[in-house]
Amino acid sequence: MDYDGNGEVINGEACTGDLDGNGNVNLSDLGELLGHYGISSGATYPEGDLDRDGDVQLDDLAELLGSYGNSCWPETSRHGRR
Ligand SMILES: [Ca+2]
Ligand SMILES: [Ca+2]
Ligand SMILES: [Ca+2]
Repeated sequence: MDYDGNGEVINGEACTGDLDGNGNVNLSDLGELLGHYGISSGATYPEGDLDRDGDVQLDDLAELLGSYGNSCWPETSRHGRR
């Protein structure tokens, strides 16, 4: 998924919680989610709606915390393909 629309496509499963698409799940992503926490409809993934049900609430926060600290660039994509 190209979450932030910058053209970099990221493996969605490995990158759960990487809201800004920089390859790491860290404080910037947590801050983004908390900044939108409480939205009840129309939220997007980059805003913190990890489970894509349109809200930003505890289940989304729990998912982000579950992968907090992850680096989500797959080893294979770092070396490119032939
Ligand atoms: Ca990130
Ligand atoms: Ca949600
Ligand atoms: Ca929800």
